[in-house]
Amino acid sequence: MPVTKVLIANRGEIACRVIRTCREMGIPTVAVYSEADRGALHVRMADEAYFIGPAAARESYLVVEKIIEVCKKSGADAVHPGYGFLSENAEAAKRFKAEDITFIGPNPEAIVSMGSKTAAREVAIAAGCPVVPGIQKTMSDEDLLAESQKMGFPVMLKAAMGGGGKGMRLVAKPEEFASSLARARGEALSSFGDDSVYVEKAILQPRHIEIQIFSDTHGNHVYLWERECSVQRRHQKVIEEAPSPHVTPEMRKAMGEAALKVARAVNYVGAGTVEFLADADRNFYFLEMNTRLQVEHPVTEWITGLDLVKWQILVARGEKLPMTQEEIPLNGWAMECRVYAEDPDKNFMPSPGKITFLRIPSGRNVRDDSGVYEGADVPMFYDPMISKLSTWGPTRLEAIDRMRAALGEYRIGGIRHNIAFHEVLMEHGPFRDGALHTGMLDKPFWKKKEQGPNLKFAVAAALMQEMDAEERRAAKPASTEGKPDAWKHWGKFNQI
Ligand code: MV4
Repeated sequence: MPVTKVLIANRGEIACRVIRTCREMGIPTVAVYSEADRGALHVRMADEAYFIGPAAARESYLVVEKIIEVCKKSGADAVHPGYGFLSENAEAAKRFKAEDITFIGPNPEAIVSMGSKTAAREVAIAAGCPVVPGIQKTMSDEDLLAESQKMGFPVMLKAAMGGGGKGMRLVAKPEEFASSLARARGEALSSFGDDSVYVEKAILQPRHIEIQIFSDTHGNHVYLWERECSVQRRHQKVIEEAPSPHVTPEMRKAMGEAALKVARAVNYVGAGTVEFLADADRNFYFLEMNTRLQVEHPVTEWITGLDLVKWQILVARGEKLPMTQEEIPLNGWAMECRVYAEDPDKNFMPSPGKITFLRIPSGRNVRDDSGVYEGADVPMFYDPMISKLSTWGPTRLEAIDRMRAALGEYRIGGIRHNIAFHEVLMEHGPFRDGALHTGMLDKPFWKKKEQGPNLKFAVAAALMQEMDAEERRAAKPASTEGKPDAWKHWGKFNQI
C-alpha cells in the first residue's frame, strides 16, 4: 500500500512526533485541527493543515468522514491515527481501506478480536499464553463462591462490562465474599447497566509489565523487549521505563514469546503491546493487547535505538520488518515522565490555559516529546498531557538521575503542572530501588503527614512558579553559585 503523503489524525505531542519521522523520511504531512487547536504546534509543524470542526473530539478528531474528506482534498494516501481517537476503531480502519487509504496500524480484524477483554482472553488461552486463573464467564453467586474456594482466597471480583480498574473488588477471605459480591454487583449495575461479575485469583501487589511487539505483512513477528508501567495513579500511567527492574533474561524471553503467540493468533500487523500482570515470583499473566502505538513508546526507542513510527510506515508500505529478533539491540535504561497540565494541589485536576513561559530540558540523552510552545494555549477539551520527558542512561540509576536533573531544568509558567511531583518521585527510595507495584501511589507518600496538606509539594510548585517569574523578570540565567538553579531553592523547602 502507498504511503506518499500522511495525514495525522491526531493532535498534541503524538501528532508532532509522527510529523518529525515523516519529515526525516521525506514524506509530506497533513495536519487536521479543531477550533480549539487553531494555534497548536502540530498545525505549525505539518506541511498542510485543515480545519475539521468544533473543539469537541466527537465533532472533529473522531469523525472518520471528515478525515477521509481531508485525505481526498489534500491527496494524502495514508492516515496515521496516533494513539487514542481513531487508533483502535475497527470501523474507521475498514472505512479507510474501503477508500484505498492506507491505515498505518493493524488489520481491522485484530482490532476487533483484541477490543473485547473477554474475547482477547479467550484468544490468549487458545494461543497458550498464560492468563490470570479464574473464569470470565458470569455465574450465580453460589458458583462464584465455589469457584473462589477452588482457586483460594484472595480473589478479585470484576464487572464483566467493566475495565480499566472500574468495577473491581478484592475479597481477602471467604467470610467477606457475600457482602463484597453484593456490592460488586450493585456497582456494576449502576456503572455499566449490567450486574454480571466474574472472579479471578487476585495477584497481590502486581506489576504492570508490557511487551512491545511488531509484525509485518509477511508473517514476521518480533518483540522489542518490555516496559514497566507500574507507577500509575487511578489507572493512569505516570512513569514508564524500559527494561523492567523485575524482569530477568529468562522471564524476558518467556514473556516475549508468549506475546508473540497472541500476535500470531490474530495475524497481527504493525505495532502492538501485550500487557501482563506480574507477581513477586515472576509469574506473568495476560491482561490485554493494545492494537496501537503507545504513549510510552519512546523508552523502547531509547533502549533499541529504533524509530517505531518509521517501522510502522515501512510495514504499512508492505515492507518486511527491518530486523530479525536476534538483531534487535537492548542497550541501557530509559525512563519517561508524562508532563500533565494538572494541579497537584487540587488533586491533579486539569489546569488548561496559556503557557506564558516555557523552557524545555535538553542535553545528552534527554528527549522531550512536546505538543506545546511558549504562548500556546492548553485547551480544556482533551487529555491534559502536554509532553513526555524521557532520558537514557547506561544503568537505571543513571537514567533516573538524568531525569531528576532534566526535571530540575523544566520551566512551565501560566499553567499548573506535575513536574515537582515527578521530582519527588525520582528521589523516592522505593522507586529508586525498583520496588515498584501498581498500588505504590495509592498512599500519597509525597504528602508530608505532619504538615497536613502536601505543603512541601505546594512549596515546590509555588517556588517553581516563582523561579519562572524571577527568571523571566531577570531575563538572564539564574546565578549558579555552585548549584544548579533548581537546587539553589531546594533548602527553602526544608525550612518550613
Ligand atoms: C487485577 C489485579 C490483581 N489481580 N486482576 C486493573 C486494571 C485492569 N486492566 C486490570 N487491573 C488489575 N487486575 C487480578 N486478578 C490488579 C489490577 C490493577 C492494576 C493492573 C495493572 C495496572 C494497574 C493496576 C492498578 C490497580 C489494580
